[in-house]
Order: sequence, then structure tokens, then C-alpha cells
Amino acid sequence: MRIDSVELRMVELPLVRPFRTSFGTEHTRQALLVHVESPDSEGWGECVAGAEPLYSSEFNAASWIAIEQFFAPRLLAAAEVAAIGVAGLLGEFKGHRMAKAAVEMAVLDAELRASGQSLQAYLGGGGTRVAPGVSVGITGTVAELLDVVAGYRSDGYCRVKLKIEPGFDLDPVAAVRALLGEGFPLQVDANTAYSRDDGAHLAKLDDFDLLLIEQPLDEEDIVGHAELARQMSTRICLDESILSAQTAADAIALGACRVVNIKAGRVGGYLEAKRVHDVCLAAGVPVWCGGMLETGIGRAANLALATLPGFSLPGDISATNRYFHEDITAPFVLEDGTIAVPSAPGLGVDVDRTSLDRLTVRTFRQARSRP
Ligand code: SMG
Ligand code: MG
Repeated sequence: MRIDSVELRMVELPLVRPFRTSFGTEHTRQALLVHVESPDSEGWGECVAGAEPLYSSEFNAASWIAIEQFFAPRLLAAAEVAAIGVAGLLGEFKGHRMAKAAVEMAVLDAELRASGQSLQAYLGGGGTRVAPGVSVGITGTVAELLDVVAGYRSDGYCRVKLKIEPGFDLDPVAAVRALLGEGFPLQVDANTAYSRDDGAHLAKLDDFDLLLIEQPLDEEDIVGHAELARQMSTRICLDESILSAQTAADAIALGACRVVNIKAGRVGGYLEAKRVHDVCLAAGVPVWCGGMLETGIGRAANLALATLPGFSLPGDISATNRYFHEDITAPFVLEDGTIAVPSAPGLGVDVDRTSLDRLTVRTFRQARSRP
């Protein structure tokens, strides 16, 4: 496929309620969208980086530069581009996985639209609906947390994930466990907020029958996670640390995790995400689909990914109304605790140009130069 143009759009979607994690509070989801056009197709991609380098080192303004100055010129200079070749085409550039993932996703969407295949079918997923979990931010008080969790439970979410940090862990988790009752799937995410000295404290979470604890330690501290795994019975799940199928295989081999959170953006794209899935499935390690407050573009792709056979735990792919009043695609709706997986070609969603224009704060377009 020949790519004739690459367009970037920075959009800002106000959140329904602020989302607080151990690294900060987000009031608005800023997303960098990539749109590519070929002679007979078009495709969309979404970069899952944030406005600031708080979740990881990547952030949208840097992703924008990486795509504008390095990645888009490569795409536009190539005679033919296939999604499977994007990682290779951009391979000499180090890092910037989220930016690369967005570019690959746009090319993949265009390619699949042209061939009439859905992303779900392309990835090898099956089933028409996904039962998602919901990720609940840190609140000012435990009473407020209980209110929020009770609301999500009555919406029909089948699993709750609580964000924790030092000073907001044992008490809120105990209170939510009491509210939800024994057996309701509950897990926690620390976003790297603890240190190697916190093993004895974190082991107290074992009392609450959690599905897992996600990323308690620094993203580079694989050995620390392996040591922590020996101090607590709750399974450790890695998020920030997993950057590729190789890092997943290594972390599993070292005993640093028994569950893996897969985010396509963090590992450089949906093709690598599938490889992470395959490595984990072969190793008997359950996976689930992480979320980055995606717009409808990324949400559509995550729903497709989450239907692969290794995704045996509920993902952070909640309904649109948990995040935004207005999205750039038709909303994804929770019905009887499940969300429909798009089945149309490509990502299976159409971008609403009116909403897109209203939410856009910055644009850039680069076209192939005439031969
Ligand atoms: O998309 O529902 C969502 C958010 C899920 O908690 C979530 N994501 O570390 O897993 C994680 C966080 C990172 C994103 S915070 C902006
Ligand atoms: Mg996480």
C-alpha cells in the first residue's frame, strides 16, 4: 500500500471525573491521533501517551515530533508500506513505542479496510462481546471511593481495580472488599509507587483475596518484583515493565510476574501485543488488556485484542460514558455487563468529523511529494 499523506491531530477530551493515580491527576484525556491515506483507503491510529511523561517517559508533544520529523517522512518515502513492515521501517529509531504503535495502527486500519477484514479476525480473536472491568482512581476519602465503586458495580462491571499508593492502600482495599463481598473480582494497581523495602507492608494485601497486584515497583526493577513475589501470595502483574514479547518472556522466566497486562501502545503496537499474548499463553501466564483512557479509536482496537484466547481476565476497557461526555466515535455501551466488539473492517469504527474538529487543538499534515 502506498501512503500518500499522514495527518496528526491532538485532541483533548474532558473526563467525566478526574482520574487520580499514584503519579498524578488527569482532568482531560489528551490524545495524539494519526490519520493515513492511501490511494484507496484510509486509517486511524491513536497514541496512548499522556500530556506529561508521568506514566512512562513518553508524552504526546514528544510523540508528535517523533512522528512529524522521523516516522512520517519514512512512510511517505517508501514505495509500499504494509503494517507488518512498519516496525522494521522505523526500527533504526530508538524507543518511542507509543508513537510507533499509533503509526502502525493507522497503517493496519487502512490495510484491513482495503481488504475487508476486521482487526479481530486479523489478530485471531473470537466472540462478539467482552466483559470488562473498571479502573477506579484514588479518591479523597474512603467513603467517596465506596460511592464510586458502588456506582460502577450497579452499572454492571464484573471486576474492579483500585489505584493504590502509600497511605491509600490497606484501608480502602479492606473497605471495598467489605462492600463488594467475598469472591467479587478485585485487584489493585500501584503504578510503581512502592520500593523494595515495602514487601512486608504489601504482603498485608494478601488478606483481601485480590486477583493480582499490578506494578508495585519501579518499571526497571524486575529483580525487585521477583523478590516481592516470594514475600506475598497475591499474584504480581507487570504493566509498565513489559515493553516487548522479549521483556515479557524474561520477566516470566525470572519469576517477576504471574500475570501480564498487555497494552499495545506500551509494546510498540498491536502486532507486538499479539506476540506478548502468544509468549504468555505458551507459558501458561494469564493476560488482560490494559487501558490508557483511549478514545473510541483505541478502545475499538483493545476490544478486538481482548478476544484472543489468552485474555482470561477482564480488561480495563470500560464503556465510553465512564470516561467522556463526548467521544470522536459512536460510544461503546455496557449492556448486561458486556461491550460489543466491532466487526466491521479495520478497527470497525468511524470517526465523527464534527466531534473530531470540535475536540482538536492542533493539526499537522504531510503529503507524499509528487514524483
Ligand atoms: O483506560 O480505563 C482505563 C484506565 C486504566 O488504570 C488504567 N490505566 O496503569 O493501568 C494503568 C493505568 C494507566 C493510565 S493512567 C492515565
Ligand atoms: Mg497499570
